[in-house]
This record gives sequence, C-alpha cells and structure tokens, in this order.
Amino acid sequence: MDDCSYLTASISETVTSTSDCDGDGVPNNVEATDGTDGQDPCSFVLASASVAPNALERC
Ligand SMILES: [Ca+2]
Repeated sequence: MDDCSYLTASISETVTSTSDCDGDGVPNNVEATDGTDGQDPCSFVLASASVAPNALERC
C-alpha cells in the first residue's frame, strides 16, 4: 500500500505514517496533528519541520 496515496479529506483514523509525502520536511503524522495538509508542500507548520523545507520557494 502506498502511504502517500490518499485523500486528505477522507482520513478518519489517526495518521501514523512518518513518510513526508509532500517533501515539506514535516512527516505526515505531524502534519495531521498540526492540522495541515500532508499532500500540500505549502501547508505545514514551520516549527514542526525537522529538515529545512525546500518547498518554500515554490509556494
Ligand atoms: Ca504539508
């Protein structure tokens, strides 16, 4: 199963995936906690990024 293939709006269970599908430096489970979109590289809480987000220049 591809843990990067899902519809954010359809999530009904706790997100445990630590993949960073959108490459914004914040893993999916943290994005779920923050209420940001794990498939939108422009949607994240900067304080939660574990690596420097390389998506900022694209947003
Ligand atoms: Ca995101």
